[in-house]
Amino acid sequence: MRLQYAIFLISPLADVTASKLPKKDHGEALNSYPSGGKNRPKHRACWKGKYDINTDYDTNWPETGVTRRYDLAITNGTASPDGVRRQMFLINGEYMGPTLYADWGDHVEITVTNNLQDNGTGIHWHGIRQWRTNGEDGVPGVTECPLAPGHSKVYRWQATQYGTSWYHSHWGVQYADGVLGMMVINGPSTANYDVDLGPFSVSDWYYETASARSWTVAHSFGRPPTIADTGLINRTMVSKEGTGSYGVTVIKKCKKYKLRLINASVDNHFKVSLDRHTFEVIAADFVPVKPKKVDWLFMAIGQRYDVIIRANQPVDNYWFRAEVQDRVGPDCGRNANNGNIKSIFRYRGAPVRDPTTRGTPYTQSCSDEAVTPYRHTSVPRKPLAEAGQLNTAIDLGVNNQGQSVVKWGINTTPMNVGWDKPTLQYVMEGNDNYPEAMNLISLPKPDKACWNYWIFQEVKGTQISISIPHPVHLHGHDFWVLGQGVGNFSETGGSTLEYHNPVRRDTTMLPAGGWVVVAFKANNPGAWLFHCHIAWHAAQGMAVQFLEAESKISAIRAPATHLAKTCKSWGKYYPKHAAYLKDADDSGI
Ligand SMILES: *[C@@H]1O[C@H](CO)[C@@H](O)[C@H](O)[C@H]1NC(C)=O
Ligand SMILES: *[C@@H]1O[C@H](CO)[C@@H](O)[C@H](O)[C@H]1NC(C)=O
Ligand SMILES: *[C@@H]1O[C@H](CO)[C@@H](O)[C@H](O)[C@H]1NC(C)=O
Ligand SMILES: *[C@@H]1O[C@H](CO)[C@@H](O)[C@H](O)[C@H]1NC(C)=O
Ligand SMILES: *[C@@H]1O[C@H](CO)[C@@H](O)[C@H](O)[C@H]1NC(C)=O
Ligand SMILES: [Cu+2]
Repeated sequence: MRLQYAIFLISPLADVTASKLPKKDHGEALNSYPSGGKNRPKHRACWKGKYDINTDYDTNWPETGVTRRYDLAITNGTASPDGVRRQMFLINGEYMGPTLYADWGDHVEITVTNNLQDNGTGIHWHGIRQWRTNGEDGVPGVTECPLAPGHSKVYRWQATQYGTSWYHSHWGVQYADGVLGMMVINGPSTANYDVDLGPFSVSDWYYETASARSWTVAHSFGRPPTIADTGLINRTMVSKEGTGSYGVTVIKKCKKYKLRLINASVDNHFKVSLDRHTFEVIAADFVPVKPKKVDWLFMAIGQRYDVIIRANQPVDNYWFRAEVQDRVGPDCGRNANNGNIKSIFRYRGAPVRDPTTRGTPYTQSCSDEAVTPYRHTSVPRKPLAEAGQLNTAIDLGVNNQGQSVVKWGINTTPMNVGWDKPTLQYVMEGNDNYPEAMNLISLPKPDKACWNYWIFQEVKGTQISISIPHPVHLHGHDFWVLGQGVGNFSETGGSTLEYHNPVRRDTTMLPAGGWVVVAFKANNPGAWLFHCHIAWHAAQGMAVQFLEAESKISAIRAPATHLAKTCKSWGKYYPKHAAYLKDADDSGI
């Protein structure tokens, strides 16, 4: 392999050939689809060597020997994605950090520097399996101490799966103020396309900072005032006042495009569509699915869909729309600019003007798109008496100033982690005196295959009675979604579960006042968060952590060295030199 490579480089065609090959030089970002291997417009199921769309990526992935290096420096500044300037955090000087690109099997090494004056931070790589690298998961209070101002941390992990995702701060609600970016792991696809358009984020947008808003949400009783001001598509929008601009994506008639949709919202669930075009869904989260055509696609917070768009309409301009599902009820998110969160798809040769197309009619809903994994897997059928139960409810707690605060507990306890002593620190010390508020669940000695089953149920609180749908996300694994429904699972759900090739992903919807049953293999040593991805709910405690294969944690890649360094610098900064302290009511994650 290596020899062949060298021969290319000394041939007269060296320049041409070399520029077509994926860049191997360490440290350089790969900015476009690689053309190496057999992966070509008409052969997208192929990858390289013996790897393709049928490969079981749970056990098998390429070892490319390539390391992609990135630097992310977080600063405090202002930006105006829709022309309205606001205080926010930036990465490398921009709203949304650089997109991280890697090929399936590459190693990724990211140096994160905290250049904020007054906040810690910690970056989580959403959906990355972190196979035997739990210490790189980036959750302050669980896998690390926060990164103190002025300090850096190098995160190292391997891309064992492929597809589209995002990275974001897991330190309080900080991501909602701009500490996020996108990730593309190139790999095979379940349908062919000509051009990869890259990641396309959709998110809600607020003019107030998230730390301020989170406080309001926690201290308002009854339905929280979480109306987003507007939304952003691919980081831009026209505001209600007419400032800013719509994003424009230029496409060419007769070509097939792959678009990587990412929902990076804080509180809004959207449905998206492109007027007069269908989306062919080919991946959900990091899981390739059987191609499925839809006009409108529902995206919960944290979810990703790769879709194919055929440019088969007359040369013209078309609206891409993202609509918040606010007629389903008030709790699928609300947005003051709903109906006007749009972006332009322009065929090459079309006049430069706004589209005049109308949206395809649809029915609002707030539940996952039904998709089928491409690669069949089955979950062993187990008596559900063996399943764990996680009951979540909104309720009122009292803080240490005697004020009432809104809480989302699980089995009545809202999570609250200590930043200065993450779970992994306890593990290293052999100390299993975990405070109750860490919501730690040691997984019982697993059977050989390590399957375990969880019933996540939303129940009524004792003092507030509201049901809200929640996008729930598991770190370090995909889970299999065996079923979802409304009402009480033990009365309505049992007989309806799917064990044969159920949906597999890392984020799913827990319906309002309902349940979701998930199964996963607890075979990845570490402490893994399972939480609601609505930033406010996570801050109000809606999370547990699974401590998995505890006895094997110290053997995985040196979390101890990491911890010693970051916890020492954090200890020096906090609380002595910190201008702000953690709100005692905030979960910390
Ligand atoms: C960001 O800057 C503002 C205004 O200067 C300041 O009040 C705030 O504390 C800073 N935030 C952080 C996290 O450094
Ligand atoms: C998203 O916006 C960036 C510029 O910020 C642009 O380079 C990219 O092509 C856009 N993506 C799509 C799919 O239009
Ligand atoms: C993103 O997820 C949030 C929360 O689940 C949801 O309210 C919003 O509509 C989603 N956005 C998109 C574009 O799907
Ligand atoms: C659900 O039903 C079971 C069995 O009837 C009952 O024991 C349980 O308390 C119910 N749970 C809720 C949240 O209503
Ligand atoms: C983070 O910084 C913001 C100001 O930008 C401040 O309001 C908040 O209290 C800080 N949080 C902590 C825990 O330091
Ligand atoms: Cu929630």
